[in-house]
Formats: sequence, C-alpha cells, structure tokens
Amino acid sequence: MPSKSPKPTSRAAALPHDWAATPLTVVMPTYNEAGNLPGMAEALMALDLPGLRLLVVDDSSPDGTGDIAEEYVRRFGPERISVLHRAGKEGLGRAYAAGMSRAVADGARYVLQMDADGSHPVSKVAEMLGVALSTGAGVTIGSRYVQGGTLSDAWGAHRRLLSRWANAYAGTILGTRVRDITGGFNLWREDALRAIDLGSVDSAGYSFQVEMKYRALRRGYGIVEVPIHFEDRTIGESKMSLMVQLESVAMPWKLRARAR
Ligand SMILES: Nc1nc2c(ncn2[C@@H]2O[C@H](COP(=O)(O)OP(=O)(O)OP(=O)(O)O)[C@@H](O)[C@H]2O)c(=O)[nH]1
Ligand SMILES: [Mg+2]
Repeated sequence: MPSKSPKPTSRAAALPHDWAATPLTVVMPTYNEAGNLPGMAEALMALDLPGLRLLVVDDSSPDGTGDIAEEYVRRFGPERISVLHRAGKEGLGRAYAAGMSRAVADGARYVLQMDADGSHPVSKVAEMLGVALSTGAGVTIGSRYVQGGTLSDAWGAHRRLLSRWANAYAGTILGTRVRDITGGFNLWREDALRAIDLGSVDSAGYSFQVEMKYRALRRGYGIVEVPIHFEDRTIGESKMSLMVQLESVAMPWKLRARAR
C-alpha cells in the first residue's frame, strides 16, 4: 500500500531551537507606510523566532508612519522593535545602508532586508534563515526567479517583462548568474555586511540591491536563492521615481568600471 503523503501546509516549518534563537534583525525602510506597517510588525512578531528584532527606518514620513512605529516599540518592547528616525527622504538605498549598519553595530548575526508594503512574504523568513545557516551562504535571496518563485497575478505582461529585462541587464553587464539580482528581500550574514563596507555604498535608490550583491560576489561570498511568491502592494503608493530608475540603468556600468 502506498504510504500517505503528508498534507501540504502553508505554515512555515519550525527551526531547531538554537537556530530559531539566532540574533536576526529585520531592517524595514518606510516612507508613508502607515497602512502597511501594523500588519507587517504584527506578523513578524508572531513568528516562532525569539531572536528576531525589527528595525524600522523611517525618513520622517508625512503620514505619521514613524509615530505608528513608536507605538509598536511600546507594545512589544525596545528589545524587539526599534526605530531609526531620519530627517528626510533620501532614498531606499540610504535608508537600508543606515539601518543595516545600525543592526550590525547592535549585535545582529543576520540582517534581513524587507519592504514594508507586503511584497515580501513573512512566511518565508524562517526558511531563509534555515537555508542561510545550513549552507553557510553570505547572502540568501528571497528570489522571484528561481524554480518555484512566483509573481503576483496583478503584474501584467509589461511589468513582468520589465523586471525580467532589468535582471538580465544588470546580470549581463556584471557577469553574474544570480537569478534575482534586483530583488529586495535578502538575508545577509553579518560578516558579509562588514566586508562590504556599507558606508561606502554608492546607490541612493533601488540600484542598492544590485550594488550590494555585486560587492558580496566580488569579495567571494556565496549566494543562494530561495523561491518566494512576490505580492503586489495593495495599500499606499510606490516611491519609484524617474531619477531612481536612471540611477539603476547607470549603476551596473559604474560598478563594472570600478571593478576593473
Ligand atoms: N526610509 C525610506 N524608505 C523608503 C524610501 N523609498 C522607498 N522606501 C521604502 O522602501 C520599500 C520599497 O519601496 P516601494 O515604493 O514599495 O518600491 P518598490 O517595491 O520597488 O515598488 P512597487 O513595486 O511599486 O511597490 C517600502 O517599504 C518603502 O516605504 C525612502 O526614501 N526612505
Ligand atoms: Mg514595493
């Protein structure tokens, strides 16, 4: 008689206790994410990861996201949630660099980049940590473009093509085989971040994602990719501007020229 296969479950697999207790800081940049931050903070705090901390990096959002973040600090305690308030909007890359530097200085062994808009699945955090610990990879990417990775149904053909093209563009110029080099859901081992020298990262905007991974590869760190489902933002607005897109077009060439 064939053995019964286990029932599929959407619950994340539990990690061994000492792995689950790994000091891991989720760095979350916010600009006008008042509608999204509460759900993200609650979902992260509910994970079975006692070593997980959340660091919100808010650029003085006019919609009061920074104040909402402070409410969550009061609710869960400063040892679990903290906020880095910055004076004004300087771009996602600058916010991530500041937050990740703070997280490493405060003792994180792993640092996870995560957007606040619900695009990156909270349900994958434990799995990514497990993969990072078991493979010893310096960077573990929550990847849209490996086998099993999927995109929101809300993404039309044009957006899918543009995203694919942007990945191929950066990957070809930089000569890497990373499948999701433009993706923003990345888990970093603390020593890889120290080696990269966050203070000297050039990118102010979205090219931060490409620049960081390229720096890691150049320094010899291993990269693994874990498939994710990428959701579309349902609340709030995208902060993608023309300037930021132009920076992303120019950055791979700049990085390649500098590496020579
Ligand atoms: N602190 C800070 N956060 C930012 C800034 N720009 C974007 N963010 C945050 O970075 C994350 C990603 O920004 P999005 O606007 O969702 O960009 P995206 O995901 O590339 O674009 P969409 O697909 O349209 O959502 C969100 O959590 C934003 O609130 C910024 O200048 N400062
Ligand atoms: Mg987004």
